[in-house]
Amino acid sequence: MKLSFRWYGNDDPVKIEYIRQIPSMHSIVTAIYDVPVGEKWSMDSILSLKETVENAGLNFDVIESVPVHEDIKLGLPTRDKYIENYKENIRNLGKAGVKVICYNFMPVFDWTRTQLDKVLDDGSTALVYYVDQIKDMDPLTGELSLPGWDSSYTKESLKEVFDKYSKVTKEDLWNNLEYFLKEIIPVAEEAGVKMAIHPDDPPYDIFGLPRIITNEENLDRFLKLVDSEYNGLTFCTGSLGSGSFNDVVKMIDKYAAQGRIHFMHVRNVKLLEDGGFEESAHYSPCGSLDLVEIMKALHKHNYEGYLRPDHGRMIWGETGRAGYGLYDRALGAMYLTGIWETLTKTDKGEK
Ligand code: DNO
Repeated sequence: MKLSFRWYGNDDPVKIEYIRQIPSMHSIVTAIYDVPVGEKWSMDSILSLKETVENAGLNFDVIESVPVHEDIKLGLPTRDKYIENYKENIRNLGKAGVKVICYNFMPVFDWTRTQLDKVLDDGSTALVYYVDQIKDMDPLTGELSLPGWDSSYTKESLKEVFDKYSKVTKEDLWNNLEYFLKEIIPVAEEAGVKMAIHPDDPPYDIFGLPRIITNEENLDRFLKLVDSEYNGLTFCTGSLGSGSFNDVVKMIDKYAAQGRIHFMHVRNVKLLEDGGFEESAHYSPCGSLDLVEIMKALHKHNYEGYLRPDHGRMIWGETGRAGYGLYDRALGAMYLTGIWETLTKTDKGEK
């Protein structure tokens, strides 16, 4: 596995030089953030980002994300223009040496939490999703600030996009995804870039919007839409694992055996009885997922793709982007690296 770390560019409070200091770090996961969704990224901006990453001694191999324009998800006639732009981005990123592109197909909202700074027993803060909080949230009326969500929506434009989705069924969303994949995967094959869809987080409908990349049956269906190695997965343990119906270890075993996982997001969640969850430290006993078993399932299939420690808590007084501080993610990186090293040595019969 190739250890990687998400970095939000020069505006990120986490310095890229510090990321390099995490032992065994291989690559930076980043994106161009100042281009509106659906537009082309210039080759110059891609190459300058690559230079920044390489000057820091790290590889520029993974982009997270090239976002998918809402018109593509909605299947509007205007989608073709945005799909052409998307193809151009894949080609240019391929030219710059990028190996994997992560993206998602969630309507309107990306990952969703109800609180970003829940104080845990040990004084750290974490991202949480509480059922009693989500019940009271209405994106169309109340004040809402969600992480990962395009805050450029005004109340009116949000209402408009919700209206458009009111006519879109889950089957429509599947058809729109298939249309998109049939267009872009041949381009990705030619460009040598593996596409890796990120699952929906949480893995069920929210605010009445349909979500389809949610469970094993649907991941099977997704992979068959275009049966190519270039149509693969970002397997996010925390997103899929926040649905108690998902057996993430079994799923990793299956999809890693098929060679369809290109990128791993590894983190832990503590599932609550009412269906909500809290993001916990990576260390298995802190949450509901067994990260040792997760790493074993990858190791068993000699996983050679990218892996990043996903969200961390805020610890040691760090402030900054919720979920994306340096300290707890670095602890996660070393924990996962330690498990991997142990598995490798055990395999070789070393003591
Ligand atoms: C959350 C991330 C997601 C992810 C996108 C991929 O922290 O894992 O925002 O980047 O869903 O498109």
